[in-house]
Amino acid sequence: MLNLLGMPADASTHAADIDHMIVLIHWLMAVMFVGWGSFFIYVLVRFRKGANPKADYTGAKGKIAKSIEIAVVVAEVILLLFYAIPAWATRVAAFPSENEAVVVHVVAEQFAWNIHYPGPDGKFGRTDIKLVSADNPLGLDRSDPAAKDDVTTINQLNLPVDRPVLIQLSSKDVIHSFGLYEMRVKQDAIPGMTIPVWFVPNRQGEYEITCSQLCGLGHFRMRGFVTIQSQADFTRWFDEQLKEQQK
Ligand SMILES: [Cu+2]
Repeated sequence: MLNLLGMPADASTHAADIDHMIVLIHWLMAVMFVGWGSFFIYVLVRFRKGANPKADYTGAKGKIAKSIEIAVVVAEVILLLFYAIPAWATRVAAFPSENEAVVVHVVAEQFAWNIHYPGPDGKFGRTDIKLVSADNPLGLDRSDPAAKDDVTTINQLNLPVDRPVLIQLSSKDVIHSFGLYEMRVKQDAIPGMTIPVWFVPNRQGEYEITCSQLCGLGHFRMRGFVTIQSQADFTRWFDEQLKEQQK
């Protein structure tokens, strides 16, 4: 069924649960589509003008129809109570603590993803809109002590495997959407708001960040890359970036 739906590979711990829910919803929709479709064709034939020259104002009264309606409601309640609401509780209402997670700021702009790591001190350096320039798209204040070990990248998000990632997502201009298909993550980035998103990547590899909201003429080229690597490789990469940016 998953391959039938054309789902991308799973690369986060919650991906399988999301897929399971999507599959169940599609089964319900498939059954309803076939059911309603067949009923529609039956009605077209059964109540055609030729067979019913005079309209019947009372309409059809069937017990089966009511039972089917109740069955659909029950199926939807099961999906809500046992899948959708629990998924919301773990994905959207609860977040990993900042101590155990890798915390990253992601700031969307037309048409790029700005990534900001706090560095070993765990503190994000001050940013200021007055400092924003072509070389400093985040407006990071390098004179702030907390910014000394910060690393910023454009369109390249590196993360260690098997550790919770907490992304604080925002936007500089219009509404974008942060889409990581393999992680089953998608969240709108809205100017003036900082929205947390979290996941645990569990498969090393190269993936894409896709902007999933039509955000302007360059929307089609607004994509970034995600590299999920071992903790050692991640630390090495981070140190290289840091050296590069302190030059
Ligand atoms: Cu965009």
